[in-house]
Amino acid sequence: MEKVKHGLAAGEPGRPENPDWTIDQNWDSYTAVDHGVWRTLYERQSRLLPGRVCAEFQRGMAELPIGPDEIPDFRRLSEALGRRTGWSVVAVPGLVPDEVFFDHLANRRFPAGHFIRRPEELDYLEEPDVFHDVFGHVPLLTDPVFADFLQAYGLGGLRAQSMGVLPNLARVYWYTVEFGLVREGGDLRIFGAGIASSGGETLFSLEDPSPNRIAFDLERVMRTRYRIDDYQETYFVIEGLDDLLALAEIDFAPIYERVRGAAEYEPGDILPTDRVLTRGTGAYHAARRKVA
Ligand code: HBI
Ligand code: FE
Repeated sequence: MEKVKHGLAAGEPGRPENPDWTIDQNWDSYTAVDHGVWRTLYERQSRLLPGRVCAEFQRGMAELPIGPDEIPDFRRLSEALGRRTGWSVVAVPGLVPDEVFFDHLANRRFPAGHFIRRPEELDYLEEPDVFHDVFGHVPLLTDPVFADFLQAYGLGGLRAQSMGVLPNLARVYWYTVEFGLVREGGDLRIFGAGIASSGGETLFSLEDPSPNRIAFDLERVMRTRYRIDDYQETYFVIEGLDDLLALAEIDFAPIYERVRGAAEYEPGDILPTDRVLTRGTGAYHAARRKVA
């Protein structure tokens, strides 16, 4: 759960010199506390993910120099990743403007936040840090299908922005790359980085009776708002990572025409046309609304 602030305005502190917003990871400047936070999060997720995360993620994690002892060095990570799919990991200060983000993806560079959350905010953060970005996103970039899909998303993002339909495309990203579930055999597995990097949401997304789990449908997802401040009310499920390859090949232009101006759905809505895998009780968010 992070997101949404779309980068800093020019002149605000933190804006880097480089037009592509990249900075040096400055690996030597991480403190023992920083590496300790990494270890805590790494160990928690490594206990939770086997049997819950998709096979491609597990395999990618095993192949990369990502371990419990220290925050990964982006240079070593990029070498290993580059040999497999041609992707690299570059350091950025946090969220970057959309067009900068898309341009990196379109060129098979994954922009990763170089900072790590503080020990007192282990479970919640607003901007993607190195744990979310590297532990959550990078393992799947070893998968050729996912690697091509994310590049296509970058290219599609630049196009969507010029057509004024970026919010619709951003929902596809949200409900797949960040919070996607995938069917594996008869079971549901996690592939979204926002889930895979969150202990609470790993369990909530798969095992809690509260959220809906609905078969992924592109136009439906493009019209569905999402929550940025809490667990999702609905998770969308693809049949396999190959579905993403098909997504990358679809011509979105006619779909954008239909979706533009069409009614939008709330995060918890269930439609008569949905293929519902689990109808959630909604109990979790109902309780939160009462408190608010
Ligand atoms: N910047 N570093 C970073 N990470 C993101 O995930 C990100 C971003 N900028 C914009 C953005 N995501 C989204 O708004 C787009 O996917 C639409
Ligand atoms: Fe992310």
